[in-house]
Amino acid sequence: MRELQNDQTAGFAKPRVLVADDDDELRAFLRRALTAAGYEVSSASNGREATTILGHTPVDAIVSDISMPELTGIELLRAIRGRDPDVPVILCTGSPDVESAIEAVRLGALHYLTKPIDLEELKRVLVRAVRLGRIARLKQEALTLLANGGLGGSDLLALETSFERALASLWMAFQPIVRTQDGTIFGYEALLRSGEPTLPHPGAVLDAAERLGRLTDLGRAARRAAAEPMSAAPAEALLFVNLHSRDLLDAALFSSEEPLTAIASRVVLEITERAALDDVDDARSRMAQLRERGFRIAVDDLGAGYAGLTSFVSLEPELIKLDMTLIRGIEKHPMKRKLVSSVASLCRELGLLVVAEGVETREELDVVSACGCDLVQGYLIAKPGRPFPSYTW
Ligand code: G
Ligand code: MN
Repeated sequence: MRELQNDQTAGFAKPRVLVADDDDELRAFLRRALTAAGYEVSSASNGREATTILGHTPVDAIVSDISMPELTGIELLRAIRGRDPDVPVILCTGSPDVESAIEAVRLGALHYLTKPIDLEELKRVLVRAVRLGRIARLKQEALTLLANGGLGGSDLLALETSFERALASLWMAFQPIVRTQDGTIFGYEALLRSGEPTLPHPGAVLDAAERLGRLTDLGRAARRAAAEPMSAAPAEALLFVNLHSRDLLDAALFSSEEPLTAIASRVVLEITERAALDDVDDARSRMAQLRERGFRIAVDDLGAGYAGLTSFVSLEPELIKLDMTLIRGIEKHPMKRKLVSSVASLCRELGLLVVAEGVETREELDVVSACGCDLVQGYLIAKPGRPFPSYTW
């Protein structure tokens, strides 16, 4: 415990540990032993209780049993990783098996202890866990500070105020997506707008949300505002909604109260290729869950240069949207034309629809039609506007 005391004299508060175990006796024992060793201890008798506690009390380390009712230790670990990639987790089990050990490693458990628990070993592991957890937290804080360009408290407060006003005045503009063949309406993409002058374009609102850690709030507000006008949309028209990779981590998106779920069969969720989904560990299974609810998936901004041109296939989308940089001046660029033709024929083979985005001129429209793009969107047809804008064809 000397090392722990050193940490405390270095100005850290008492380290906080969460113990999750359905064995009442063991839980009480660990609570007493770790309290005596200088920890602030919270305890939970199952994974669900543990997630509730974690929702309001940040901890430095977690000691969790693997087999618990309701939510197992592995499921708990997965839920924790969805929110916090760094908090150290020590898993304990009475019946070790290879499968759960592998899963524990994959989800970044710090240590895997077998029962009966050797208290001295647990204490040693905990000292290291708390250290690592604190280093990770400091690193995260430093990154946030850098991202904010050294914004001081009052600047952050001002940004927060601007962001709140942006949320309060948020609305969605709708831009038509039409069939290349006959110009009939296929759907509308909902695009973020706000009446807040200090955050004058959607990028600024998104940036503020990112800095303030409010992406989830922004995503929820945007989805609600996108769904709302659809009851008055032309029959058959689909709704295209942009998802941030962060939104995939939001439990609300998967809940029955999610406003888009009620109209899921009319909704296409756009996932940008840029996000590459690197930071969402089980992106694939989350996408599968959304598809089960009836949502269709589109890969957005394809060709903006972030991933290989065929990487999108692994997301198994129903549609792909070609980035406007590929479309701009396509009639003058044989390479762009070749690329768009190739992607369109690959998609046709795979049974995917292709949307050409950002079409601004008649020439671009003619070429993307000739290349085999099924759908078009862009200023030539209509600018984004209050629902539902008319368009020219
Ligand atoms: O990343 P995403 O494809 O969701 O972005 C769509 C953005 O492109 C919106 O902000 C929309 O206003 C803009 N946009 C739509 N059509 C056009 C267009 O024809 N030209 C340009 N320059 N921008 C467009
Ligand atoms: Mn989009």
